[in-house]
Amino acid sequence: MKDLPLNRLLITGAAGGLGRVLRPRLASLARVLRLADIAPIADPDPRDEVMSCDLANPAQVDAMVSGCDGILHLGGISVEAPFGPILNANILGLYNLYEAARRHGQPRIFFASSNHTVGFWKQTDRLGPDCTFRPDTLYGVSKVFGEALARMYFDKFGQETALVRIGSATAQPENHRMLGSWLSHNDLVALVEAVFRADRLGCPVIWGASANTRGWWDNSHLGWLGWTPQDNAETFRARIEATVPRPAPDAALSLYQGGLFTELPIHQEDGP
Ligand code: NAI
Ligand code: 15L
Repeated sequence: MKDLPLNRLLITGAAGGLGRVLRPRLASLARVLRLADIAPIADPDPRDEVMSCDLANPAQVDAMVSGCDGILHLGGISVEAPFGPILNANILGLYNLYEAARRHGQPRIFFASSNHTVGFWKQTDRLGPDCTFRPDTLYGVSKVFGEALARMYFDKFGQETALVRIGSATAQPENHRMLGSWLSHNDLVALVEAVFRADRLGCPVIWGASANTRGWWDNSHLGWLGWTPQDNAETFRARIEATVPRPAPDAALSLYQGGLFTELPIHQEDGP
C-alpha cells in the first residue's frame, strides 16, 4: 500500500456525473488532479489543472496524458448512441489513450467499463470475472473493445489496468434492478483508492458493485486488493417497493442484468 501514491492523477470525463462526484473526494490520492473533458469543467478546485480534450484527437490525448502517473478514465459516451460518436470516443479514444500511455511511462489506468458488457445475462445468473461477454448495446460492445485493448496492452507491454465493470453508480438505488447493480459513491471512492494504492495491480476484472444482498457478481478473486464494499442496496428495498412500481416478471428490467438497454434499437446517425 502506498501513502500518497501519485504525483498527478488524470481524470478524463471530469465534467460528467461521476467525474463531479469523484473529483473532490480524491485529493488524498495525488499531489495534483488533472481534469480533462470535451465539455467545459465547472468549478474546478484552484489546485486542479484543467484541460480540454477530445479523446478522438491523438495530439490532444498525448498532451493530456503527458506528465501523469495515474489515469481515472471516465470519459466517453456513457449510454447507447449512434455508432459514430461511440466509435470516436470509446474505440478510437481508447486506442489514443493507450498509445499515449505507452509513450508516457505507462501510468496505471482505472478503466470505467460497464455492466452492459454482460447485459444479456439473466438476473438469475451469477457471474465471475471469466464469464462470456454478452453486451446489450453498441455502447456495451465498445466497453468490451476497451477491456480487450487494455488486456492486450497488459500482455504485450505490462500496462496495468483495472477493468471495472461498473453497475449503477448513483447516490441511492432507484429501482428494483438496482437492488442488484447498485454501486454507492462511497464504495466507488474506496475502489478508486484501492486501485491506485495497490503495490501491484495487473489487469483484473472488478465488478463495480456494492455488497448487495441481491447482487449478481462475484469478486472473491480480489482478496488481495483490499477493497471491501460497505454499502448494500437492500437498505433501500422497502422504499423502492413502496414508491417504484415493480416491473412485470417478463419485462427486460426484471429479466436481464442490463435491464432496458437490452431492448434499445440500433440508433441511426440521423434517425431514432
Ligand atoms: P457521463 O456521460 O456523465 O460523463 C462522461 C463524460 O465524458 C462527459 O463529461 C462527456 O463530456 C465526456 N466525453 C464524451 N465524449 C468525449 C470525447 N470524445 N472526448 C472527451 N470527453 C468526452 O458518464 P458518467 O455517468 O459520469 O460515467 C463515467 C464513466 O463510467 C463512463 O465511461 C461510463 O460509461 C462509465 N459507467 C458509468 C456508470 C454509472 O452508473 N454512472 C455505470 C457503468 C459505467
Ligand atoms: C451504464 O453503463 C451507464 O453509463 C449508466 O448511465 C447507467 O445506465 C448504468 O450503466 C446502469 O446500468 O444502471
